[in-house]
Amino acid sequence: MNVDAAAIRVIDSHTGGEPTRLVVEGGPDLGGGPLPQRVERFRREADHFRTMMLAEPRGFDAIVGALLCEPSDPSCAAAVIFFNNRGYLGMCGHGAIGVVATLAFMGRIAPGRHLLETPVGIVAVELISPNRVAIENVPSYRLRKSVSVEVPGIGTVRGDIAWGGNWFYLVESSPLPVVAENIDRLSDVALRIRKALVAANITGADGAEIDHIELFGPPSVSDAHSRNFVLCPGGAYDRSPCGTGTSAKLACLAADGKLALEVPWIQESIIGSRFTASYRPADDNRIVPRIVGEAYVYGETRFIAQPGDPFPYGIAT
Ligand code: PYC
Repeated sequence: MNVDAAAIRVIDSHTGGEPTRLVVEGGPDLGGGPLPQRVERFRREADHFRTMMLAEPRGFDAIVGALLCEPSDPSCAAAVIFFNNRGYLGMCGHGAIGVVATLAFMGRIAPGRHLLETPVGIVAVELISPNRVAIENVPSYRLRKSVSVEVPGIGTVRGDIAWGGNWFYLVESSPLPVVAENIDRLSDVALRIRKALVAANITGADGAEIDHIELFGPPSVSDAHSRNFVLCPGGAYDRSPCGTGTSAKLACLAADGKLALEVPWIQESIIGSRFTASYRPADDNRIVPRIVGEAYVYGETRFIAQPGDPFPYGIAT
């Protein structure tokens, strides 16, 4: 699929420090139909657009891209396909908050409740104020409790496997303090754990790869409940508390009877940004997490593709 760089318009926001690049014009035309089919077409025919948006020199590894699409369900205000430096995401909590704040900034949605179509289901969103957004994520659940894995250089690690719109391994006891000074070491530990899960063939449902690793420690302030570190699929760490990761955490807390219905859980990120989360019950022992966070628009970009550019679609790594 050809890309006309001059036709592309993106708006950048961050949610708790984690960037979202919303493609509002000039993205690949993926046609209509169910969103998972459109993701496959994106992957097959326009993956160079993904790398153009996110790879260096135009992007960097922490940015999550969001392609705004026509919803296939007419009850939805918009549809969105999330992608990152490695591939495509089922859902993205910080990204959904960023998308809603950006649509508000553009004057495209009014305060109140709306529905957002994502490849893994419909997410209810609420624009509370121009920068404050709540999402009601897809039904989330714990698949397996206390799964152990041998991690080279670390030893036996135990953790839960849970779905929050993406697959997570939530480490029971972090091998090192979950503090910002340890970001590089935490990234290394989380990467080793992820590789060990793959090597041991430990997966999510239906053999799905567990591509997010989450570690926990005490919060830096006493009104929060926990601080997390989340390794994203492409090797970057989430600057936000990770909406899908917080959903997975709530599913585990609910399954263990450690968090009651609709009681707020304040999840801090590794850089100290925070989401306020709670849940209500759903069918099949699942929960519907509600995540409230803030996003701020910080830029609008137009792209240029000069003839002879040796990296028109970014640097492949
Ligand atoms: O907020 O769900 C999230 C997320 C996933 C990857 C990066 N952020």
